[in-house]
Amino acid sequence: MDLDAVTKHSALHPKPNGLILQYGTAGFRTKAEHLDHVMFRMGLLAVLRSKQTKSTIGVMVTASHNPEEDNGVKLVDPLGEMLAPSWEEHATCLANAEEQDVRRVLTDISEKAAVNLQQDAFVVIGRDTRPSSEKLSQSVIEGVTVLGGQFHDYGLLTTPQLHFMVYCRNTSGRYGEATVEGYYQKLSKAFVELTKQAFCSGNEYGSLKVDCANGIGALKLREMEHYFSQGLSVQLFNDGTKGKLNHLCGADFVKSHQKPPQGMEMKSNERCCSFDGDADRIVYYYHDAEGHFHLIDGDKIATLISSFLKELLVEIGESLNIGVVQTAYANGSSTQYLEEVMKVPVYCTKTGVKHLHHKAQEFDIGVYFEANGHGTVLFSKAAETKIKQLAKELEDKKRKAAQILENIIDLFNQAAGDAISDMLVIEAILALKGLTVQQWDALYTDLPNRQLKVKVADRQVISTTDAERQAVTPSGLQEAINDLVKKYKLSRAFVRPSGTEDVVRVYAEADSQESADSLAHEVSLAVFQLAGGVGERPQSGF
Ligand code: NG1
Ligand code: ZN
Repeated sequence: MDLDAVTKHSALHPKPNGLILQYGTAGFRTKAEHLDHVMFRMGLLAVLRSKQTKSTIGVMVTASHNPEEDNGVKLVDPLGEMLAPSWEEHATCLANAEEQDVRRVLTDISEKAAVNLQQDAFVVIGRDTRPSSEKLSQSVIEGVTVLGGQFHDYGLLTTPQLHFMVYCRNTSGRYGEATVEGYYQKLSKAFVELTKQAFCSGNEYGSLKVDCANGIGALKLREMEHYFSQGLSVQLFNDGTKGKLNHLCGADFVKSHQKPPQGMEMKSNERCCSFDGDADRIVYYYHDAEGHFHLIDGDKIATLISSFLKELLVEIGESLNIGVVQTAYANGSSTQYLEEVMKVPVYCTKTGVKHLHHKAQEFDIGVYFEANGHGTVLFSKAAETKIKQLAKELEDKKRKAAQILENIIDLFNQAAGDAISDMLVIEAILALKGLTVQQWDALYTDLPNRQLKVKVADRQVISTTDAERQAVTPSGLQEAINDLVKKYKLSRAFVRPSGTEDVVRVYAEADSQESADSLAHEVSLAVFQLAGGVGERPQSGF
């Protein structure tokens, strides 16, 4: 390590005085103007991680669904997963080190993690469409270069595309070719195969309206469109030519406001979907004939997918185990439907895809989705091999089912939740089953729910257990929540500190929207009183 060069270059990326940042559930995230030093230092860290794992490491510059003025950065580990927890700590240390300490922290990390400094390093970099992203990604590259790492800058990519590239490169191309072209071809080939079967059975050719949140999804979908146009026609809205990124549009807006994005022309019963700013989340929705808005969130996506997979497994007569992984935000109706009607085991983990991803790896087929629309399906190597073998050996209907499964495996991005890949899977399933969006929506009825945010002096005073469904501290808070929940029917509520924003999140559901709103408000007041609320007391009314 040329520490003198590090010191020299690091001085060109000074840390703002007094700024302390934490590597959270989605890496570092804050106002773009505070991130230059973090980018440079994450370039350095990616080199160390690459040397230690002897693999290609990814660095993605994005702040996902957050406002255009924000930005962020996260590292992607060798198999496309989120960074290992011990390295999250290293990332936090390095990002917060004072200028004169950067060298020492780098040396400490190398020693603690037993990094072989002689090893070569390779880092791949991607960025979203934010105005600040290009310059910030140049700072990442500078960090990589100063430590002697090699790199490939992919430029504009969706977050899941970068995960895909990392995965491909570390599996010697077995998973796919590490280019955008390779990504388009792999997914489209599987999609076109699947929809061919659907149209043979007389289903209509699909058409879908997509709100791209004025982000990278628009660019990539436009590039990809002609690859899958035999199976689906997409109409893009909020494609970044006019509006602001994530402003009044995108998956997060639609999910949290439970209303359509601006800038989209919706006719009744038309199938519509929204991506978030870096295209790793997707939610569907439609207007019914009476003009009522219906949201189809990550829970209903997981339900559609897992029911379909289960049917195929029954058809081929294989007893591969399938599990669905959710978080506490999953609507109570979805959990009940999956367990009681579908008879699929459901597991709950802490918020943040790394927890869901990890749990999903325990099954032959692990379906994981956050309610906000972030998720995918993981197939174990053994399940994949078995299915591919059956697709050759079985006959007639069974063979067809195994071939469908084979294509579904290729269509899911196994490295990360991916709006484009999920969209194509959903469209293929709807076409194969001949389902309309209303029929899909009618699988079960969501319990009315409300999510709120409360500002407190230090959100870490709230600690939780039982996959975040129970508050352990501050004392008295869980008892207060229990008492409030008892006042409503079919009710449930929990609170947790956000991992990406300086707020406490409150979630409540109940038998009516009024009850869910009122319960969420009462729980917010309890948090405000017992967990050190700051500013104005939470107001009722939405
Ligand atoms: P936080 O801010 O920790 O609630 C949010 C989402 C997560 C996850 C991360 C990363 C909710 C309630 N929370 O985390 O599910 O997607 O952002 O982007 O949707
Ligand atoms: Zn995102």
